[in-house]
Order: sequence, then structure tokens, then C-alpha cells
Amino acid sequence: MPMYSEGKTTGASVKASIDLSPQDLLRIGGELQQYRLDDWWTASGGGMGPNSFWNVKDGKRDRTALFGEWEKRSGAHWLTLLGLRYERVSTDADPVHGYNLATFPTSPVPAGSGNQTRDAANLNNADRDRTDNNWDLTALVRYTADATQDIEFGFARKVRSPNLYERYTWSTWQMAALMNNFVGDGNGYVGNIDLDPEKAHTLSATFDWHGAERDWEFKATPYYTRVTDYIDAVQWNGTTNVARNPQLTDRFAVLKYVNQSARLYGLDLSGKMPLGKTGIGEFGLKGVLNYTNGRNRDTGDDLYNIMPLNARLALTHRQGGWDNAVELVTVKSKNDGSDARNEIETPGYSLINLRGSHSWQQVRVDFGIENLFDKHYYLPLGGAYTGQGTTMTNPALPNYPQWGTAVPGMGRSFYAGVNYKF
Ligand SMILES: [Cu+2]
Repeated sequence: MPMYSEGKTTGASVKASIDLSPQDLLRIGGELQQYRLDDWWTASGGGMGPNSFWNVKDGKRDRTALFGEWEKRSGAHWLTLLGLRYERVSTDADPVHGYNLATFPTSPVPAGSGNQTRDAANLNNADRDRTDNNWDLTALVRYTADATQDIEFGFARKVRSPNLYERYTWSTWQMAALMNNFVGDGNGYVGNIDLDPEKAHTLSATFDWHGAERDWEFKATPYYTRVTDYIDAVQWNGTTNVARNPQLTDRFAVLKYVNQSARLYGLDLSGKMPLGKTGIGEFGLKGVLNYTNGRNRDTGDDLYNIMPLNARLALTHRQGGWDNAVELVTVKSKNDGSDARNEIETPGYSLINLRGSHSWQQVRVDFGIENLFDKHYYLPLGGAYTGQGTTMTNPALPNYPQWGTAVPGMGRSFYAGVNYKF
């Protein structure tokens, strides 16, 4: 099935840093970006003809942004940062038609497979020219209590406008929707002309305890994010053109992008400590831990593609030019996930990596083995494996042989690299 897409991006950005005073730094800048997209599928038989299917025709997405950020130091203890960004995003696309060329108003036209005539008409009759005025905001306060303690509080608002595929793909036909998957989960997706930009508001704090020379440190960052108009997706019934109820389970489905409300919270921990100096070098421990929990507040469903609780602990060794580590990576099982997308569960796993490096004046050599014990595991964020089975339809009842296989991670891998500085 031939599919063509042609995109063009042109843009420019300017940035400047201005020292207003020894304590005040101002950063300002602007950005311009123009994006153009055509996405069409030429006729190829089997219901895919006699004309080209226009998935996105003369799509445009233009961005104009201005931003400023003011960083101020007050004495030895306080640092404040205030940032503001305005971005105007204009998107548009031309009228489309399916393989059946259903936009000819004068000739009687067939409905086309999967309601191509109806769906094309819905997009063509809609107001496709959309403009979003997006305001981002950052506010941060850092208090340095003494040489071993920093505390930071932050608030951020970030706005993202939908991309052209989220806003302008139009066909609820399963085959067409399956071609519009940019998520990696094996489902089909249908765009939504009425999508609003998603707005995320985040509150976070960082507690940083460390040695005066940072020979040891422990950092904790909890955060909470509320997203209004979060761009999620609901299962869609193409025949009736409304949200599907009840939901399909344990198989791939067709979904339509919709704005919903979401929240995320999480905790990032990191730390390091020296273990001791010996005749054969300096030993230490280094670790990070990440936890994220995401929920759709409208449906109560878990958000798609959230990394399960994971940690990385390394025993480090330094001696002369040597810098080596034995690394343990542990990831918990993913057994919640998005029900709407029938997200595939993955079991937990642990991996051992060995890393070595030696540095000279100008040259550094890195080498190592990842996944030392050749453990078979599945990537929690790897999406669905779709390399076998049907390609243009979801497999029919009673078996869904394609659904349910995650993408495996790499087996035992050896690597080596050379860096040369001059
Ligand atoms: Cu096809």
C-alpha cells in the first residue's frame, strides 16, 4: 500500500542574555517556525482506489513565539527565576477526499469503504483554520540554607497545541486509522478538528542535601501536574461515529483523539556517596529512582505509556585515568496501563551492566557490556509488537494473534567508543 508524505519546516530563532546588574540576568528571545505537510496514499487496488486518498492536504502549522526570563540573585541565599512565553500556533488544511473521490458534488458518489464520503465531508464542512494563543509561565525560588542544603520550589505552566495528525486526520475507517498510529501501541487513530491545546500546570520542589564539596549528595524532587484538555483518546465506533461503548478489550482498537482532564504525580530521587579510598582506587555508590503515577480524571483510566517504578544503582571505581562501574537496573512490572488503548502489560526485570572507561590527555576510551546475563525482558515504553500478522485490518475473532506482545529489550550487547579532543 503506497503512502507518501512530504513535509517542510523553515524557521529561525534569536536569543539574547543581558546582564542587567551583577545580580540580575535577563534572557529574551523569539522563534518563528513554518511547517507544511502533504500526506497522500495513491490507488493500489483492493478497495484502495481508484483515486488517491488524501490523509492531510496542504496542512500548515505556523508558530510565532516570544519569551523572556529574569533570573535574580539576592545575597548568598536566594535565587529567583521568572519566565513568560507567548506562542501563537495557527493550523489549517485543505479539503480532502478518500480513494473514492467523494468530494465531487455534481456526480453521485459511493459511500466508500469505511464511510470515507461521510468522514471527508465532516472535515471539509468544518472550520479548519484554527489559531491557539498559548501562554507559558515559569516561576522558581531557590534557597541556599548553607554549604550543604538547597531547597527549590517551582511552578510551571506549559501549553502544547495539537499536531497536524491529531487535528486533521479524518477517516474512521479501520485501515486508514491504523496507518495513522504515531503512538506505537498498534491501535488506529482518528484526528479531531475540535482539539484544544493541552495545558499542564506543575508544582514541584527539590530538596538537595550534599557535602560542601559534593563528595556526597541526596536529592529528592516530588511533583504534581494537572493537565486540562489533556490530549488522550477514546475508543471510536466508525459506523455510528460516536465513542464506543462497551469497550473492546484485549485487542487493538480504533480511537479518536479527545481533550480530557489528567493528573500526574511522581518522585525523583538521586544520590551518591563515597565508600572509601583503597590501594586499588576510590569506590563509591551512585543511584537514581523514578516514580510516576498518571491518571485520566474524566475516565479514571491510567494514562498510556507511563514508566513503572524504576531504579538504577551503580558501584563506581576510579583510579588514575580509569572510571568504571557495575550497574544494576531494576524496573517494576507494568500491570495497570491505559484500558482505552488496551495497553500491553510488561513484567518487571533487573539487568546488570558493566561499564569501563580510561581517559588520557586527549583521548577517552569507553567500553562495556549491557545486559550482562542476556536477560529476556520487555520494554515498558516500547509499545506493541506488530511485526507479524495482518497489516491493513485488526485480526478477526476468535484470535487476536497480533495483540498482546510487547517489544523485547536488547540482549547482551558489547560496546566500545573512542573520544578524541583537540
Ligand atoms: Cu491499505
